[in-house]
Amino acid sequence: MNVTHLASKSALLGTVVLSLLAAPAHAAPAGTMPKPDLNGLRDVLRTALKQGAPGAIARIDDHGSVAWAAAGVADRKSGRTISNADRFRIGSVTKTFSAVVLMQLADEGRLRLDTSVDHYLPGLLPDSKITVRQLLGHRSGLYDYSNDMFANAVPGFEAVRSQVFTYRQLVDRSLRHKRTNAPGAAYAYSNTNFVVAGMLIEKLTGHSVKTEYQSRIIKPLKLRDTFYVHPDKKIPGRHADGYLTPDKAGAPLVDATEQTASWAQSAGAVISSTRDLNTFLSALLGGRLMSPAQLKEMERMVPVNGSQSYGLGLRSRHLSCGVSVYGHTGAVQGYYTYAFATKDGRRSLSALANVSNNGRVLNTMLGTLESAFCGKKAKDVRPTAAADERQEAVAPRLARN
Ligand code: REY
Repeated sequence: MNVTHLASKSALLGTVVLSLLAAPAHAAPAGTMPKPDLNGLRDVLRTALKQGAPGAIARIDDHGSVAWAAAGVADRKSGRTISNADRFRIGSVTKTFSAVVLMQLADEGRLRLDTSVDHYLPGLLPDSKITVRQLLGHRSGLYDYSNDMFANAVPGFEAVRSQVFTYRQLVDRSLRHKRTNAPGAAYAYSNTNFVVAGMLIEKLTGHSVKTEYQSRIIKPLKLRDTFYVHPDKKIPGRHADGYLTPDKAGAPLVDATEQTASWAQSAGAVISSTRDLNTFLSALLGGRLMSPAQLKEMERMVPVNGSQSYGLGLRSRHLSCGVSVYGHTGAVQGYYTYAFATKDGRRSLSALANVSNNGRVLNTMLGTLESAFCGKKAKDVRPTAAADERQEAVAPRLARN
């Protein structure tokens, strides 16, 4: 056993850091919600490690107080301990960023949700009935091109990790397939919807999505860890490396940190941190990113399954204690993210495991929501709550393994 391996092993097994900063005196009380269960949160992260995650982190912002937990390593080579200061790829939480930009454009009178996409992007889609609202709610019926792209996890990833796609190429990949449903007829999660959302942003503003994320979200909220570097492959600054689990049981993890994420772009290529994601969701749900009327549209939820529903680029989960939380999940190679907040935005939780293609870890990390929003009692019911949600956490069909 070499030194590197020893170092990473000791960090993996030995380091579970849990810190809690006292609430500042002016912070409002957390109301009637159960207090977060920080021991439970730490247990969830430890379980994720046992199930194959090199590292896992979670941060709770609650009425001005901050708590966080971290377990394991950011980098298996050096064995460096992971922390909430590490940046990571947030996958589909990007969809919420894209939706915010479009909702702001709606506020500015430059976009109408119930207008056909064809009106703004003539000829792009084969069906002129698909509306902007259907895109953002995953009800367009456009096939998710990433389903066949990643049918085999590692070869699929290696084939695209250095590629740079145009939006149109991604849409074309989708249109090679039959649509999943007639416009508006059903919910079917699809990255294609948010690639078209990126095209809309660029068409309506004349700027790249990078510029729009920057000027409308990153700068006003002072998000210091949030970047859109596409097509650059590196994560700027201190970050967690991400590890992709091969489909073949027992095969070694693949370091997936560096990739263009061009297959995802406006559907999944943003980089951020737990602090910034909590700031973002608090601002969004607290009504600081768009008008109340537009936020209401974004939060108008359509049921997906027993405990989940989807609004416009925004998920909602109904937790075991009766609390509903709003946010998004993310899965890009090497990274599983959960980012959710209460309806008023005053308590938020963001969590990351730096592994992907591992359904057990994905399911386990759902427990961070129960610990953060439901407190101690949640433990008894956690397995039931998680079980029926697992397949929908990321693009359906892809999370299965
Ligand atoms: C991409 C494949 C999943 C992940 C996806 N992610 O659509 C979007 C999201 C951006 O919802 C990959 N899975 C993995 C496979 C399955 O390769 N064969 O787990 O790394 O965040």
